[in-house]
Amino acid sequence: MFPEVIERLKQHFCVLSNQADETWSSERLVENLQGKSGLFSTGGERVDASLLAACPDLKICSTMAVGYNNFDIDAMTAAGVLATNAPDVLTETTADFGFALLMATARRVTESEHFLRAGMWTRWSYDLFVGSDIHGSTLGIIGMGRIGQGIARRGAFGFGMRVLYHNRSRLDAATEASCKATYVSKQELLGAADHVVLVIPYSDASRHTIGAAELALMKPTATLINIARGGIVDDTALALALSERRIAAAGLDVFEGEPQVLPGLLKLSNVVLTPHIASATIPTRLAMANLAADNLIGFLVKGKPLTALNPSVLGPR
Ligand code: 8YV
Repeated sequence: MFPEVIERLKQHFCVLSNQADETWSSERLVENLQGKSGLFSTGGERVDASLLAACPDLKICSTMAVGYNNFDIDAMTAAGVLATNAPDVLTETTADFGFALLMATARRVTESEHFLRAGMWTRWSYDLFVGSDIHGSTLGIIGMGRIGQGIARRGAFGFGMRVLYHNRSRLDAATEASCKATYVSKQELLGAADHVVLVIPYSDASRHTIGAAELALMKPTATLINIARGGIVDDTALALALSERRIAAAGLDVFEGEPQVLPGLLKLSNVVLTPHIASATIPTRLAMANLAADNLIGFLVKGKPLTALNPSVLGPR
């Protein structure tokens, strides 16, 4: 963690930090949480009923991520423990990365670089690493929250793309107009899009939103980008579809069971793989960490968190 964020926390709390970046087992996490009022999570720690039962002093768990699928919110609410996340501050940086991954995938940037570095480039030819166009193509966005809207704006206004989106609920007309996006069913989007970008939160319900059946609806020339969460895509089905060229290419920043990556994906040349770095710029990561710290200070010192996920627990515990 940024030392300055630890220092900020130390102005208010007695802090036990894991600056050695050791992997804490769940037993060690429980042990280290004894007598602690707050948890500052960098995203991976599972907070569920069994952890809460074993850590009776805990009052707040603050994650420095917008996604909070590591928190069992119902269990936290039942235990009277506040959950907070870190939205907004990462929106534009993450949308930038979604576009970077889309462009790298569609224009075969990493694949062609590996070819060059391996000394395989002996002559230029007209069809060397031909990819698919971004400008003027159809962009399909599944999950039209803040990050999805950021990607839509980049596509519509930066690259003249036709933007289709699918979301649990349709956006209001003004928001749709602000990103020039048209609401369609998931099936229609998958059939029409040249590039599909996934930006939905992970839950049991969104697991395998893209599996074999959905991949079969996509164009053989299409690309699929996942910057949401591992598990939104069935990675095994995707690896098969990519190896059979049933879709052209994929760009993945998140994986089922990460940091492990399905060996079938690692073998393929038509997939761009990055290690969950969509929000990784120093200003953004610092803003995320400071927001997570602000939530801890806001709640434990002033009684007012900034971005509560289960505000119903904000009464006396
Ligand atoms: C985080 C993310 O960097 O915010 C999220 O939901 O996936 C990333 O921006 C990661 O979760 C670690 O906190």
